[in-house]
Amino acid sequence: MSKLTRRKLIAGALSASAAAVGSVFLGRRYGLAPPDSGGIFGVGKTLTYAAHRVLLAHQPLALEFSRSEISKNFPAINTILPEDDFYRSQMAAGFRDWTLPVDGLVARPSEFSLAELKRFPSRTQITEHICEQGWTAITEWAGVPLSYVLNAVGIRPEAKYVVFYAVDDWWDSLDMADAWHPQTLLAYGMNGQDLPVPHGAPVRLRVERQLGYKNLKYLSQITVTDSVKDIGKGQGAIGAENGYSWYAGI
Ligand SMILES: Nc1nc2c(c(=O)[nH]1)N[C@H]1C(S)=C(S)[C@@H](COP(=O)(O)O)O[C@H]1N2
Ligand SMILES: [Mo]
Repeated sequence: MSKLTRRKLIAGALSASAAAVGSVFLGRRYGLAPPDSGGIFGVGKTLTYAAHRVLLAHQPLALEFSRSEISKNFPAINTILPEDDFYRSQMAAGFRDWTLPVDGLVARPSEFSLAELKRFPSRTQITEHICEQGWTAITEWAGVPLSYVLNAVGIRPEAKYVVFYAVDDWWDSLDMADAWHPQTLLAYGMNGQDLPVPHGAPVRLRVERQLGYKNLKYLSQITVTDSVKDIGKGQGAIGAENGYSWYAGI
């Protein structure tokens, strides 16, 4: 390799990394940086997230399938029955006493029973779940679009994230684009039946434009916020604290 080429290469690499660092800066400035944009992988994460948010600004739908394409087997992954005593008593009672609090930056903090969630207009969608561990399954989900619940509680203009908590101490968050997306559901039905316990009963999140691990099961609380900095380690999700990307867009 001639000196000139090597010099050009080095200059190129330097300006590429300057551009990358600049992109994180710009991303943060324009609200296009994910909560886990720090560290060496932050540049790639910011580029991916910012590109998706610009390219998907018109909220395209994830592909939906026909009934005949529904998978015979849908693995129930990472499912230890939640140990929580309170959850177990709710389960024993058929989730009659279960409620989902929705609070934070909302005009009307509320608690919804399962029956109340089922009284909202529902949406049914047959979609493909893609797990980062390398399997997929096509399933029919039924639930209330999260947007209806957000409208019912009244989202304040400062809202930037919707944070979800689960009985097994998992937690995660979505930006408002995915929270308002028409296929983002609080799902209580799977293949025409009540959502089974191994799949996250009574209500789980379906977020069809992200990978499997974002689809939080066993929901226990929803909080609307303008920042996730003070939740856990400030990465926006328990997955992000363990090395998975907060934004898992597909
Ligand atoms: N609360 C909670 N939600 C969770 C998980 C979990 O362990 N706990 N696992 C995630 C992962 S990695 C996947 S692939 C899907 C699996 O959903 P399933 O059990 O219905 O197949 O749930 C996601 N949501
Ligand atoms: Mo997964």
